[in-house]
Amino acid sequence: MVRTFNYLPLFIAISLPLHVSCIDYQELGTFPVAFPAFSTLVRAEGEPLPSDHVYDLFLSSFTVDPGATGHVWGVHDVGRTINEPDEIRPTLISDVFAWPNEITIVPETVFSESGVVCVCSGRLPPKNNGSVALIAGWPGNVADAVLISGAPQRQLWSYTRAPQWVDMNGDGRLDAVVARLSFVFNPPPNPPTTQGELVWFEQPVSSGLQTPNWSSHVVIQGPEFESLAVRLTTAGGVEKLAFLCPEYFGRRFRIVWTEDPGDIWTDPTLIRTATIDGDSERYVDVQLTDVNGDGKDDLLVVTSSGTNGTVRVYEIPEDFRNGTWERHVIASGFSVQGNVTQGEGTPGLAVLLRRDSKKPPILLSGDDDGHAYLLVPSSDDPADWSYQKRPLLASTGIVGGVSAADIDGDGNIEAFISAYGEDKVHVFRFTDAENGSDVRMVNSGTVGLLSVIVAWLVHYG
Ligand SMILES: *[C@@H]1O[C@H](CO)[C@@H](O)[C@H](O)[C@H]1NC(C)=O
Ligand SMILES: *[C@@H]1O[C@H](CO)[C@@H](O)[C@H](O)[C@H]1NC(C)=O
Ligand SMILES: *[C@@H]1O[C@H](CO)[C@@H](O)[C@H](O)[C@H]1NC(C)=O
Ligand SMILES: *[C@@H]1O[C@H](CO)[C@@H](O)[C@H](O)[C@H]1NC(C)=O
Ligand SMILES: *[C@@H]1O[C@H](CO)[C@@H](O)[C@H](O)[C@H]1NC(C)=O
Ligand SMILES: *[C@@H]1O[C@H](CO)[C@@H](O)[C@H](O)[C@H]1NC(C)=O
Ligand SMILES: [Ca+2]
Ligand SMILES: [Ca+2]
Ligand SMILES: [Ca+2]
Repeated sequence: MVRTFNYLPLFIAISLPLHVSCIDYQELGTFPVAFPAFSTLVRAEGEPLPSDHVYDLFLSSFTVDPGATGHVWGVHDVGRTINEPDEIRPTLISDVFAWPNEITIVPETVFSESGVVCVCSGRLPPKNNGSVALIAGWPGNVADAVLISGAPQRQLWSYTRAPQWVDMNGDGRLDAVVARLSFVFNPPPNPPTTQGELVWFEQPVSSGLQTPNWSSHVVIQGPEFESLAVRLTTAGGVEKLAFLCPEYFGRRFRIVWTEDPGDIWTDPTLIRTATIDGDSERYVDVQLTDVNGDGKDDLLVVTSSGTNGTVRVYEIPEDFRNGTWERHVIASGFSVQGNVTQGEGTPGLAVLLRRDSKKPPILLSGDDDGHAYLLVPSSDDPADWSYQKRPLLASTGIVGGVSAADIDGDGNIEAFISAYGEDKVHVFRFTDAENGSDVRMVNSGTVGLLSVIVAWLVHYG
């Protein structure tokens, strides 16, 4: 049995006047999508190369009803109609997945082909297994989904965040590296037994786009939802490939690499890990980006909690294998109101609103707390890690994925915020407000994403 989620039926009427000195915004509108979850903006590829400002938007949607299937939606060149969001008509890419999660486009270099949609999907018991799937042909007539995640096996897996495309065995073909979660239900009130692992699916010698069931190779146990491929320096100045591994259930944050000098991952005895932070928080999101505007990349990280979720930045040490990762908590105190049940948490996913070399504001999904936030830097000084937390959107349910880019080339960033509990996607535009202006939080109905997954795990049965 699945207990459905209890969304707050009330419209939350909050309207806080905000004075934000460096950024202003307006809600351009909304468009309807049932249960919108992850949202992704991808710069369009192809021949001839479209202009810099052609972006495709991808959305996943699912319900926790085991009889239902989810949907994968795409909007080609979403900038064209961005000023009239109610004109946006998403195209159905697939409805074969029970629980589609993050949707991306496979880089053109992987198959020498543009427009290959990659769908990660979760397991919705009792009927299916999660998968990593490829769908060629976007934005035209798309092909059937090819499930590349490994051959049938006893253990069933859920895939949440997009794979990273890396040649793991040095054969010249890029392989799909992805975190996955397995869970086994226990008699209540015990939580499910969970296991995460980082795995890579080996691209076959030929016809990768048509071939299902790529061979699988486990790198390490631990990461459940996401893993990010990065190239970082060591003390000798040598760059090495590594994967950043946040762990939600494992409550730690690690990095994994291979001692092989050519970054070939086939010898398990050469694989090493180091702990970036072991403070027992539930790690849900990591990005590599220059957060403070000093020209050096940092890690932007979110930890989820029912009582004190955080957004933090880690500075990357000179040698990632043995150095200390300096932590700056830039926002904390995120909490879920009322009766916090096991599995609820906030915040969710973060995205930088970067336009120029200045220190960018951060758009943040509150997930289960039903809000979206702006984190506005207090100054442009790279040594100043203080941010003001501004509520941007108050929703009646979970606020899901957020994505942002200048999708129409007008110099301003536009953002999509999935309001899972409202069956709507909100569209915002962020502009400079040099002289300051009063802006008001938009009231709406939004809620959280990984928490949907986790809450569902806990509620199931
Ligand atoms: C999913 O798992 C079940 C049970 O192990 C198995 O019978 C089935 O073939 C699997 N389906 C897919 C698509 O892998
Ligand atoms: C791939 O696995 C699925 C089940 O997961 C199975 O039905 C199918 O026959 C397999 N295909 C190949 C080519 O091995
Ligand atoms: C929440 O977390 C922050 C950062 O870790 C910490 O400084 C603060 O004391 C915590 N607040 C509570 C109420 O525990
Ligand atoms: C890290 O390892 C390198 C190479 O072994 C060494 O040169 C460096 O001093 C070490 N750094 C720390 C902080 O231990
Ligand atoms: C709060 O949660 C507890 C345990 O799940 C439940 O017994 C109680 O009825 C809930 N209270 C309210 C007001 O929902
Ligand atoms: C800010 O104020 C200056 C001087 O009053 C004016 O020239 C400028 O256009 C204003 N900028 C905006 C964005 O309103
Ligand atoms: Ca390979
Ligand atoms: Ca930096
Ligand atoms: Ca724009």
